[in-house]
Amino acid sequence: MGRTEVDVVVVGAGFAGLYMLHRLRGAGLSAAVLEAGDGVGGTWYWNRYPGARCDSESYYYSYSFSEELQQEWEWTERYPTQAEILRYLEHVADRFDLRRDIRFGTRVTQAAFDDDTGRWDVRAESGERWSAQFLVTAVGCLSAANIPRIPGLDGFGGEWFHTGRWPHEGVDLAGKRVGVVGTGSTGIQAIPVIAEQAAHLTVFQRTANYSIPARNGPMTREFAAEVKAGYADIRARQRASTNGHPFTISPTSALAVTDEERRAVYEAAWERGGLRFRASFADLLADRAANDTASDFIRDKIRGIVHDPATAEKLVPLDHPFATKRPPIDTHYFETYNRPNVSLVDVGATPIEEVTATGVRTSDGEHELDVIVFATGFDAMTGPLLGIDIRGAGGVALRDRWAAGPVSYLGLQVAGFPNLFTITGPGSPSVLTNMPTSIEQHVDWITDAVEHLREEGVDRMEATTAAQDAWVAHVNEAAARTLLPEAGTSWYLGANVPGKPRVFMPYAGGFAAYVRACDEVAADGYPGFELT
Ligand code: N01
Repeated sequence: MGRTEVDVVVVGAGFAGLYMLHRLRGAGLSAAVLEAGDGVGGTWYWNRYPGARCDSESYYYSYSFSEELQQEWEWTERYPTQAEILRYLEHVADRFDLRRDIRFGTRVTQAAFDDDTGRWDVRAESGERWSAQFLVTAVGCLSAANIPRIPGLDGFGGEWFHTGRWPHEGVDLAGKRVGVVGTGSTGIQAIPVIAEQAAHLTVFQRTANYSIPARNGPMTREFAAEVKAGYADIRARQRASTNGHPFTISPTSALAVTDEERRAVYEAAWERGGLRFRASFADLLADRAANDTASDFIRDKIRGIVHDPATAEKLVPLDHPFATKRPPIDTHYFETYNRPNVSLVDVGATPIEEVTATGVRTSDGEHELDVIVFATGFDAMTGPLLGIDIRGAGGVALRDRWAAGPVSYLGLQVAGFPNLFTITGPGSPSVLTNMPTSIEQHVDWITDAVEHLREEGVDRMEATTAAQDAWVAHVNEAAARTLLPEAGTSWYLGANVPGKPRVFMPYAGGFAAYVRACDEVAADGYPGFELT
């Protein structure tokens, strides 16, 4: 079969792939975007589980690159639903005429760098092939579903689903006995909604989690007008922030105030709701004693909300400090355990042993179910990349290069893989930030780099091993300066996937510091990269 020749192949048509295509076109390059799904949207195409919505607020979980776009689009709620974000991304695809360069239903299985031609040979499951000078992965950090290998699942007589592969037509849960496995951000969003639909809901919780009320509500006209008038400032604050959100972290230590003052700050943050809770004090992620004050505050809230003391104690997280795992936000999550049709099974204490024909059997007995929902997360960050057989110079496989954990320079390139750019790759702030903000920064940086190569008549850009080693050491130091590695079961560490190397994957030095590092590299003519 012949190969389609383009300047750039982009893998994925979510937030990252769409904007990458738009920028490449603007730079006068030809591009093919290859997308496994039958539509745009990435995360928001696949994650259609009940209650799916974004934990970032709508007005800033959005593109900033087009003033017209951000002025014309109307968000309806403080936190956008999956359906609304998908409509937004479909609108973006149409408004910027992107679809004509996107191949849907096209799953990339292999990409190999040809040492002779200096081009990437990209193959899809269908056998189709593309040849490109540059390969850009826009595959997302949380797109490879982690489905636990529980004995007996194949023989289950009911239906089972992973939240990240939810059927487009929906699932009718009315009158059914439903089990949800997992209490991460996804489970915590889905559980209250499923509890309202199902006859009975059994939650299988392995590790208790913190959660802050979202306090969702309609987007008022006044607030929308205020946001639209203030976008320049909002976007500047996002870029200057630690996490890509337009709020600042308090400069005050949690230990520098009286108990009463601290409580008042936490109460106000709890009432305001949302991810901003963790910005209440300067040192919540840096100092254990400071963090304890927040963790204890939330534990008390859980005990106050959940009526049954034994259930409340099971729901109180004790194994990790607050926000060392990605903190969920919720709408009536803890309240849901007061419903008569909801029960909680602590599978940390009584592990799941098998799925039977009629339900889930833990070491404590069987729970009969019609439907099992796996809200068990993803093989994060590396999973989507290693799901493709990527081979760099000399035929070296990325799977081998990353056998002991991912390494990269700036999270953008891997030594030995010339002209391959990874949007929000491991070693970049990505999942520790508001994703569209990180995505735009990466896409802009990659576009500038490619334009630079063209201007200079350079064909090939490759991170040096020395620069990569130094960056990996810096990523490790940045994590070690925080409490983040203390969450021993976190997907940031790869600990949720059996056999995965335990390496803290995202860059925890803060978004603004990371942007400075990237900008300096570009301004200085790309030190740490070999341009040949
Ligand atoms: O996945 P998770 P998620 N038996 O890995 C449990 C983003 N997100 O889909 O903690 C029993 O966090 C596991 O238990 P444990 C966000 O970044 C964003 O919820 O490993 N249980 C845990 O409770 C988030 O962090 C939005 O002990 C098992 C749960 O399953 C990321 O996606 C919305 C198990 C998995 O939690 C992932 O969240 C939703 C097993 N074998 C999600 N295996 C936005 O707002 C796993 N678990 C944008």
